[in-house]
This record gives sequence, C-alpha cells and structure tokens, in this order.
Amino acid sequence: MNSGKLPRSFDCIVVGAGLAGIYMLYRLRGLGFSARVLEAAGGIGGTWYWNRYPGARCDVDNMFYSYSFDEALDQEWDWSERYPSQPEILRYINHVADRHDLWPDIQLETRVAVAVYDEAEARWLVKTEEGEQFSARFLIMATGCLSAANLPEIPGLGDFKGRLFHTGEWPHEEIDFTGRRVGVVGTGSSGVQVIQEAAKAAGHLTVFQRTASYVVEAFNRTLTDEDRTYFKANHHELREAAKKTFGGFTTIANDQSALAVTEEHCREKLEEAWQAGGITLLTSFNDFVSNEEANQRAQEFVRDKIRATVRDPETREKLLPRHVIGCKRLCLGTNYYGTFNRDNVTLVQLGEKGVEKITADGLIANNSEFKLDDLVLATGFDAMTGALGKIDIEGRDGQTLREAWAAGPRTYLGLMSHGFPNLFTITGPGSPSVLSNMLPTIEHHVDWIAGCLSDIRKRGAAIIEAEMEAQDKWVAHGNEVASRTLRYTCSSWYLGANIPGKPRVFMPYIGGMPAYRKTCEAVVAKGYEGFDLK
Ligand code: FAD
Ligand code: N01
Repeated sequence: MNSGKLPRSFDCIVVGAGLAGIYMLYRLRGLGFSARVLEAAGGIGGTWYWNRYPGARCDVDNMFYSYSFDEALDQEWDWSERYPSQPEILRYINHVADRHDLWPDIQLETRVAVAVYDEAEARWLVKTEEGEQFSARFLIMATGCLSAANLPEIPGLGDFKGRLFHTGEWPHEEIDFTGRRVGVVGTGSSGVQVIQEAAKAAGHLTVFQRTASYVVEAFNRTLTDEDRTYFKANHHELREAAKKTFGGFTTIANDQSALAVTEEHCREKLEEAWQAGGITLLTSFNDFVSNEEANQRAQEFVRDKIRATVRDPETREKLLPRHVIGCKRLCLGTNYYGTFNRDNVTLVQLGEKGVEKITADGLIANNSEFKLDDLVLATGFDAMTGALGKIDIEGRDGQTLREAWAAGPRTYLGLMSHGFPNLFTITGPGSPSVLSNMLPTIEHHVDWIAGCLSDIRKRGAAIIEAEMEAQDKWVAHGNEVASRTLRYTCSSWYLGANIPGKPRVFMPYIGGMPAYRKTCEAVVAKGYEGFDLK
C-alpha cells in the first residue's frame, strides 16, 4: 500500500456521496469527527447522479422520499410532483450539500480500490484507483445497493456501431431519440420508465423482454400548494406514521388475509389501492406475499388490467406476467401497457437464448436480426453486494470480504461483518434496505452508526466488531423470515439470481422496518449486544 507518501489521516472515511454518504458526513461533522467522503462520480447524488435516463423518477411519494433530519428544509423545499423526476431529486441533494456547507469534505472523481485493516494500529488504510492513500479509524461504506451496473455478457457487445447506453450509467448530455430505431433490453423498473418515454420520440421502439413485469399505475401528478401546505403542517405526524409501517411508506395497510374476504371484496380493495396509485398495492391485504392463493388474486387483478388495456392479442399475451406478484420488485408506470398500443412500438419476447448476439447494426434474437440506431440496456444492477465486491477489502487476519461472503453476504444487522472491525455498511445486506422506502432507512442506519461512534468514544474504546455468534444468528433469522414468504419463487436480484455465478441468498432483511428498528434499539440498550467493543 505504501507509495512513500504518508496517507492522509481522518477519524472516518465515508465511501460514496449518495443520500447515505451525504447524511453520514453531516452527522459525523456534528459529532466533531474528522471525515472525508470519497466519491467515484463527478458529482454527488449517487443513484440520482448516475440514472439520468428519460423518465427516471422515484416511486415513493416525494414528501416521504426526502430527508427528515432538517426540519427547516422540510418547510422550505417545494416538491413539484408526486413522484419527482431525477433532475429534481438531484437538485435537492445538491441543495442539502450547499445548505450545510458539506462540500469541503467531499472528494469527487475518487474511486476507492483497496481497503486494508491494520490490526496493530486499529485503522483502515484506503487506496484509491488514482493511488491516493487515506488512513481512518472507521471506514463507512455508503456505496449503495443499486450502484454497480449489470452489463450482461452478450456476445458482440463491443461491436455495436450505434449508440449504446446502460440506464444506470446514462450520459450527461440530452439524448434525443427522435425518429431513431431504438431497442430496449430489460423490462424492470428502469426499463418500464425508459420505454414509456422513448416510445414518444423514437421512429420505432423495439422492446426485448425476458420476463414480463407487473406494472402498477403511478397516477403521478403535479402537486398543489394545498398538498404542500398539508405536508408541511403535518410532516411530523405523517413521518412518524410512515415509520410504523412495514416499509416506511404511507400505505393502505390492512392486517387481514385476502382469503378472509370474498373475491369480489378483495378486488374492490385492490381497485381502491390501484386508483390510489403507487407500489403499495400489495399491502391492501396482509398475505399477498406469503400465501400463494392470496397472491394469485392480486396477480389476476393486474393481468386483467393488462387485458383491458392492450389491444393486440399477441402482444397482450406476451405482456401477461405469470410469476408470483411481489417476488420481483413491483414496477410503477404511467400508461406502460398502453405504450404497446402505439404503432411505433414492437414487443419481442426473448426465448431461452435471450439476446443471442449484438452486431454492428443491431442485435440477433429469436434467430432474427433487429436493426437499431440506439441500444438501451435496462439490465439492472449487481445489487446489494456489487459495489462492495469491486473493492479489495481485507479485514483481520488477511481475510477478504469476498472470501467471507463467498457463499452470500453475512452481516450482523446489515451494519457490520465479523472479521472486519470498524467497517460499517449503510443499508448493507441483512438490513431492510431495498424492501423499504430507502430514505428513512438510510437515516436510521446513519443515526445508529453516529450514535455508536459517539458511544465508543465516550467509553474510550477504539474497536467495534460484530461477534460471529450474533452474526450467525442474525443470518439464520433473516433466512428463516424470508423462507416464510414467496420471495424464493422467482429469479430476482434480491436473490442475486440476475448475476451469473452469484450465490442465491435472499439479501435484504424482510422482517419489516418496525421490528428491525426495535432490534437495533434493543442491541444498543443492552450495551451493544452481539458486538465486541475493545
Ligand atoms: P447510492 O445513491 O447508490 O450512492 C452510492 C455512491 O457510492 C454512488 O455515487 C457511487 O458512485 C459511490 N461508490 C460506489 N463504489 C464506490 C467506490 N469504490 N469508490 C467511491 N465511490 C463509490 N429507493 C426508494 O426508496 N424509492 C425510490 O423511489 C427509488 N427509486 C430508485 C430509482 C432508481 C433508478 C434506482 C437505481 C434506485 C432507486 N431507489 C429508490 C433506490 C436508491 O438507490 C436509494 O433510494 C438511494 O438513492 C440510495 O442511496 P445511497 O447513498 O445508499 O446509494
Ligand atoms: O433492473 P432489474 P432495473 N437479456 O434487475 C432484464 C430500483 N429502481 O434497473 O427479469 C435480456 O429490475 C431482466 O430480465 P429478467 C428498483 O429497486 C427503481 O430495472 O431477469 N434481459 C429485467 O427485465 C428496481 O427493482 C425505480 O428475466 C435481461 C431487466 O433486464 C431496481 O432499481 C426505477 C438480461 C432488469 O431489471 C433495479 O431495476 C429504476 C439479459 N442478459 C430502478 N439481463 C423506480 O421507479 C437482465 N435482463 C423508483
């Protein structure tokens, strides 16, 4: 690691300047810790910096997809839409950094390549791709759950002569699809959003679908002054109520089995939830993701929506999803299915071979060549572990994180991993993270870590590490809770199934935010039970 120059020394290094890294920095500063945020991108914002594709927006009601730590900000910031677009969210994040003067401690265009724990000094030595070195007592990974783009290994990818895009690494300049032959591979949340927009401009849009998605209507709208005034007046109560829900959203929560009511009543409730808009459709009964028969009711409800929308019988049939609803993440759309009624849109159902080959002029699928000017890969991410896996992380006794997680990630509470003292992961695998509204979840983790660092300092301790036994129990508990759901029944990125060779382990914790928060609080109340403090 030593290039002859002494590493720059801090109490904490934070890797990543998305919503998590930014708030972590704010908290560390407030506690008087010296900190530096290292960010690979040319700007802050993480997800909202990278995903600039047309149509990119959040799918949680804006007022809940915002920081809660700054009361005055809640009062001053005016969101424009129910689900704000990427540029607006990025503006918001930059505004937060300006407002709290965070910039001096953020270093952009700096990709962390190596992190090695020096046991004798109880410090992390961090090396960047550019060869710069840092030393810190604590290393906090805010590297994101959905930040490592998945570029599938399709033969000929490098041969394409047109414009090639991945939704998660979208260029900064405006991309105009007007009149062009555009192909989109992938129909997950990103694909859905980009398809709806690209169809409006493209000369012809060809959508290459491997698995049909369940897409719920967003009913996005411009917010009125009345909406904003209501939120501002009641933001405390509204946020507190959201915290008590399973995923930290405002939902139509109903603690009743879908099978305890008639099919007709169930449909009425689903219709109510559909009309309310948003991805919380599945909370209208309590067993949609745990009971197959209940789930089928919700599946059929959405399939009927598709049947009622899509005119061409062949296209309609291809768009009908057949897997368990909620197994893959529900997508949110605006007239997504209706987009396939346009004359300039064709849907290609990929066979088992998927996209066979990319050529100079397009791609080959189902033994046919499709000529394209632009190819958009909406093929998702190496989720939850991808960004961490790209860094050479070496903990105690020379063990690497890759070795420790070879059979799937192992953490205690998604916060720390045994063998890696003083290394924290914000929304790490084993925490509710991607199964929740991520902003309150990020704030919860950051607050927990900040509180922990402050307690360590008060006790005069220098090292905290997850105990193996506590970690094993937590991993077993996470697997047990997940096994009670229908989440294992499809090839989702939650399971790592979208990445060839990745171990199939359900990575986020599915016990819900309220239970998870309680556990984290109890651990602290019991003197950091399950952690070894030295
Ligand atoms: P990120 O925003 O992913 O930031 C991580 C940062 O770490 C990135 O900037 C990355 O460049 C940096 N980084 C990674 N590795 C390194 C390294 N080695 N060195 C230096 N820097 C590194 N969640 C919701 O709850 N609601 C939504 O509506 C929603 N919409 C989404 C829409 C899209 C298109 C996507 C992709 C995700 C969405 N999410 C949503 C999830 C979203 O990722 C989180 O809500 C949140 O933005 C994550 O913030 P973060 O700071 O944890 O991670
Ligand atoms: O990625 P995905 P995403 N050949 O993995 C297909 C968040 N998000 O970027 O299902 C052909 O969901 C793949 O097919 P299959 C949200 O959490 C939120 O869309 O594996 N196709 C699938 O259709 C989301 O869940 C928003 O059979 C290939 C698609 O590509 C997460 O980010 C917006 C393929 C990938 O879908 C990831 O979403 C965007 C191949 N080789 C993202 N490889 C909001 O609206 C993959 N596919 C808030």
